[in-house]
Amino acid sequence: MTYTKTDSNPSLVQSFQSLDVDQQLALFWFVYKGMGDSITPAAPGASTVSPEIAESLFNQVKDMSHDEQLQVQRDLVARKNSLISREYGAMSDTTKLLFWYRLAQGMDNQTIVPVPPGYELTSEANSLLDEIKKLDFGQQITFFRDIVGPMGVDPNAVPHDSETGL
Ligand code: 45D
Repeated sequence: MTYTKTDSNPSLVQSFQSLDVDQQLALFWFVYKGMGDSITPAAPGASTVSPEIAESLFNQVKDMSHDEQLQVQRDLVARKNSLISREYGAMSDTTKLLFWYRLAQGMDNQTIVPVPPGYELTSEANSLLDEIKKLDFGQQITFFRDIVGPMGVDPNAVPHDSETGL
C-alpha cells in the first residue's frame, strides 16, 4: 500500500496551525492515540523515509530532561530556531513524520514527557480532532505531512542567527 498521493486539505491544515502551540501538541498526541495500531513503520521501503536519521534525532531528544523535551517540541511547532529545529528542518517530510511517531511511542513508554493527566483540548481543537478522525488513512497521512513539513526551521531558508549562533 502506498499513501503518497492524496489531495491536501488546506482548511484543516490552517485550522490546526491556528491553534496555540500547546494545543497543537496535545491534539497531535490525541490523534496518535486514536490511530492505535494502524501505523506500521515497516511499511514502504520505496518512500523517502530515513529511519536512521529519525532515530538519531529522536535519541538526542530522549536523552534530555522532560522540561527540555517539551521545550524542543514547542520550538518545533513554533518554528523557533534551535539545534533540533534546524536538524529537523533538514529531514524529508516522511522522516519528520517518523520522528514524531517515535516521540509518540516514547510518550507511550515514558521516555518522553507525557501529556499531564486530565489535560483537555479546547472545543476548537476537539472539533478539529473529530474532523481528522473522519479522514481515511491516506488523507490522514497527507494531512500529517502537511503539518509536520513546515515545523522546525529549514536551514536553507533561514540565515545564520547571531543570537543563538545557529
Ligand atoms: O505540560 O510512508 C502539553 C512512516 C501541555 C513510515 C504537554 C509512515 C503542557 C513511512 C503541551 C500538552 C511510519 C513514517 C505538556 C509513513 C505540558 C511512511 C506535552 C507513517 C507536557 C506513511 C505535549 C507515519 C506533548 C505516521 C509532549 C502515520 C505532545 C505517523 C507530543 C503518525 C505529541 C504520527 C506527539 C503521529 C505527537 C504522531 C509527540 C500522529 C505525535 C504524533
